[in-house]
Amino acid sequence: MKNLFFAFLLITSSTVFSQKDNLLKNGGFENNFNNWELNTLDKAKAFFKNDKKTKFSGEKSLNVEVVDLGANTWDIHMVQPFTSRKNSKYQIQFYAKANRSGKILKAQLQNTTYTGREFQLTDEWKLYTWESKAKEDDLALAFHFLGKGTYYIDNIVVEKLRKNNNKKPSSNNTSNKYSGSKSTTMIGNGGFEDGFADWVNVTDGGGKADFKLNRRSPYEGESSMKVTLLKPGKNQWDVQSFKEINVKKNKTYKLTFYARSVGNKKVKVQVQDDFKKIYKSTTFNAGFEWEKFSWDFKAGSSQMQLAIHHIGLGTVEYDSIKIEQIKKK
Ligand SMILES: [Ca+2]
Ligand SMILES: [Ca+2]
Repeated sequence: MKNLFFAFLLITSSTVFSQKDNLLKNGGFENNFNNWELNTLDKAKAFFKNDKKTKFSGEKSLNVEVVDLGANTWDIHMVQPFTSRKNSKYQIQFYAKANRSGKILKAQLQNTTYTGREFQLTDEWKLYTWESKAKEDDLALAFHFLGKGTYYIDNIVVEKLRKNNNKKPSSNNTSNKYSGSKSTTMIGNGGFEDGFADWVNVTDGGGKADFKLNRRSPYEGESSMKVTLLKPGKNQWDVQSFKEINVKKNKTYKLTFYARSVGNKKVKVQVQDDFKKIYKSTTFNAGFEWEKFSWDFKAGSSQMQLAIHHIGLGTVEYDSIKIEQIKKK
């Protein structure tokens, strides 16, 4: 039996995926939960199982049944450390699905810093990909389960990206030219010159939206974000675009962005720290022509995100989003 098991392991690892560059171990859960730390904290309740019926490949997948959510997004998590170096780029890939479409799975790279991305799963196996630059050495990959229900995950792969093939050269040039450097704007790719890189577009709560890049008539550079809300969600935050921003607690910042819409649409912008439940939002009306909007805010934490809530039916465009610290005189 044991021999059979190992023979099988060899077959799956060599034929199904060329995982020799995978920095994770047992990303396909063929070796049960080995190498993974699975946890539920406080009042959260979840069951982790090796699923032999519902799997993407091999014989098993990870099945997480979330019964009760905790107070924090990380209360139900799984984590595995891998060898990483600061400033190197990594690609994270995995297959996942949920018992119902719309469940959010959050992937996070962490050690003393936290860089996360949320993925909205469907009820069918799909490949999800995320590229991220390591903010420090010795990261771990964590997954957080943000909704009640059943999640299935298989074939998690973390690979180091080679220096010369991680971005198209043209987008690198334009992002430097138009979006400014990260150190002064606190926000990367605020001009959408790298497409939706670092942005997460969410549709939830029955909402429907079309997220596009407008490469014909952006405000600046070669691209802007064009969002058409087809059906609002139950809540204002159900359809949104968000990203991590680099701010420090208690410092004051000026957020500026350009927007336009067909039909004077409402634009809602929010800075937030979901972990600490800090939400600060402002709404504007965007007219037919590109117009500059600006808003000062004080960061309530050092882990804030910027979220644009899409609340008005129709099309709104955004470009040149910047966040700059206001220096005291
Ligand atoms: Ca598997
Ligand atoms: Ca742009």
